[in-house]
Amino acid sequence: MNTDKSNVLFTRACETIPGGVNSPVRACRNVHCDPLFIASAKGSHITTVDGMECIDFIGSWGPMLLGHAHDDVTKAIAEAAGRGTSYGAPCGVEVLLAEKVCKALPAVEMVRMVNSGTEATMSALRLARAVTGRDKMVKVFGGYHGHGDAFLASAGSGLATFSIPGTPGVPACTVKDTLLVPYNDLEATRVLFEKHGADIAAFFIEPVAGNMGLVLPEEGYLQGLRDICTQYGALLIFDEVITGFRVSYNGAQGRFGIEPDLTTFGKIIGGGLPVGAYGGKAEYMKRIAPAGDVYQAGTLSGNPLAMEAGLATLGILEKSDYAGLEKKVGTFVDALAQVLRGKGLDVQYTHIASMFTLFFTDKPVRNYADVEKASASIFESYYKQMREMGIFLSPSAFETAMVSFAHTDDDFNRTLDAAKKLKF
Ligand code: HOZ
Repeated sequence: MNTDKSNVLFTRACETIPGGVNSPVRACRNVHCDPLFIASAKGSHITTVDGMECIDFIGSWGPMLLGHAHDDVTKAIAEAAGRGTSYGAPCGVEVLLAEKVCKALPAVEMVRMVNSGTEATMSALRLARAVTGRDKMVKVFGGYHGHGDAFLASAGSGLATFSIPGTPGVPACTVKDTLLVPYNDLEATRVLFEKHGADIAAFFIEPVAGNMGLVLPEEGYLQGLRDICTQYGALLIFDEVITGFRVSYNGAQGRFGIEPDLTTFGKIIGGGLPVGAYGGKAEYMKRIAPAGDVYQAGTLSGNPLAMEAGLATLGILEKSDYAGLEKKVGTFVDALAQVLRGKGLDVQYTHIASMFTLFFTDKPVRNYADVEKASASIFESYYKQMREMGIFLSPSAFETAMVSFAHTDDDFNRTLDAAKKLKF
């Protein structure tokens, strides 16, 4: 694969942008290569500045469930841009998107738009602390909720990728109130709440973990968390930044039938533009300023371009065949795992809806400790060889592959053909 232009851009980028990238994981450092720079994307394909067209399994880390540059979404953005890109005053489409989100997820009675998933989780934590009058929060080892200070203890995604346990610049007093338990471990959660329950404001959880690779909740786990939080008066907060409108149109909460107190969103609800949101029970959301006393604000929040992109995206998704896509992805990932096992590799995979992760290990994966045991060196070889053949995967073993409605049988077959040529 020719990467000359990407290499030139990356060298230049490193002069003016830390690490040459605007978000760490995409730098490809832990797989020991340099990033590809992208010129354009359409449907399930992404084209590098050197003209290599790749099948994309990153999907911008989640937003592109319809595929890139969907005609209806780009039309909505272009028309909105012609009417002005930011007003700093309310506009009608904010109301339409809020109504659509609340209708899709009944536990979300009110919603506040922000600009990223990180902003959403930070704001939801502040609200939970205000509502309960308590300071502590619980998250799982390897759970990632953006880069807000309080969440940066044993976080997944980029921190797991680069083995960063925490980060300088976060005061110890900020993470001292962050308590950790293993994912899928109700017993450990009960023990923790027995000790600290009276001080815990919230349990933050990605109902389907998507930032330590994809790890699925075991039967009864989410209901168990719901029951524990109710018992101790803590808020259950579902981080649906990845799962919202992806594991079903009604999110993970709709799919598993669990009502969280608050929910955070990002990615898909912005249709590929920068958006986050948090919402939940009206009695809690009415504490947000100016309705209430909990301050949170943003110049570009409810931005008309992003709202139009989100509204167009959800409008298409509500009529989309999620079950059909899930079936196709399941068949594909199973075949992919078979090909790799045929090469003598230990491979486990997880799959739900349009997400999957391959783990190079012989043991089933149910939490972060299991994920960490998977082979990083085999992953690196797999990633590099697949990229060379035009298959664009997340450059980290701690991420989730994202498939879109635009992926075709030909994409899946070409990916399987590429996998058949791998050498380990
Ligand atoms: N949550 C995304 C990865 N799991 C964010 C992508 C990024 O950090 O760039």
